[in-house]
Amino acid sequence: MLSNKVTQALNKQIELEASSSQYYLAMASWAETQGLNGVSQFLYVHADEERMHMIKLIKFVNERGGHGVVPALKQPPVTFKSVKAVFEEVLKHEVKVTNEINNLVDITLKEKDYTTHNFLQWYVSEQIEEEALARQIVDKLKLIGDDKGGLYFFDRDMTALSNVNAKTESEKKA
Ligand code: OFO
Repeated sequence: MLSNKVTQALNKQIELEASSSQYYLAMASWAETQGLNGVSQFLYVHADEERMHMIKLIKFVNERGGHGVVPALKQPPVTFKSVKAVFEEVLKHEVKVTNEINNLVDITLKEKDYTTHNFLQWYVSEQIEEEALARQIVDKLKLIGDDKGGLYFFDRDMTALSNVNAKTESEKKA
């Protein structure tokens, strides 16, 4: 059985995962309108992953006798300054999510809820991967700078990366 405090904290995380999904979906849609098909495909996959993170939390809360609440969300931005700005935002956002997961882990320890603590370890590992990937992408974009040719090849590489990512995620779900 979850305590009220843990239930509330998990529902807050559900909201954050849902808003991450919407945020990345908005970035994907913008990238698609810019002809950046690789970037948009990568971000569509990323948005789906965040939705999966949200659903995993909802199901966990419900299984443990709580109620996973589907949140109302604010509209994310419609346009973005550049591809680099998009991925800098992704990195910033992932760092924020990592901090929130760490806070959540801290709450479960204080509440002596070791089951939820154990469940959250999956999110702790996931955040390490997601932050590292976002950081790698930002570094690549810094190297490319204003080179349009470089951006063309970057976009092509992102298609390959999103295929790898989609495969890994479906393996995680299996
Ligand atoms: Fe849900 O992992 Fe990123 O934010």
